Formats: sequence, C-alpha cells, structure tokens
Amino acid sequence: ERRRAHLEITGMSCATCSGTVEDAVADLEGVEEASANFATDEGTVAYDPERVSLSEIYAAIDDAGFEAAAET
Ligand code: 9UX
Repeated sequence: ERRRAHLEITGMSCATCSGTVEDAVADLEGVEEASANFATDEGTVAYDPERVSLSEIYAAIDDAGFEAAAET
C-alpha cells in the first residue's frame, strides 16, 4: 500500500532547511518519496503505512529541528 500525506511544517527558512527535512524523512524505512517547500511551509510524503507511521515521520522532522503537523 502507498499512502500520501500532506503536512504543515514550520521553522523552514531556506532551501537548505527544506532539504534537511526531505533528507530526514526520506531516510526512514518505508518512505518512498518526501518533499518540502520552505516558501509555503508544506510538505508531502509518500509512504507505506505497514512499514512506517505518520507519527514516526513527524518525529523525524522534529528531530531535525522543525515542527510538523497534519495539514489543516
Ligand atoms: Mo537556511 Mo535553515 O540558511 O535551519 S538552513 S535557515
């Protein structure tokens, strides 16, 4: 299964920030695709929910120094 989630990410100020977020999420086992946009504070992730959970994805973004929440 492949699920796609849209996230709201705060704290990104430049393209290096969004690259850091992308790399942190993409490094997780079960994540197939990750993108982040510092200009819009948005990100998307394609993942296999049997291998990684959304809360693990949030935690990885947190550990990288940014803050993620479900897009409202
Ligand atoms: Mo850009 Mo982000 O110079 O933590 S890397 S602001």
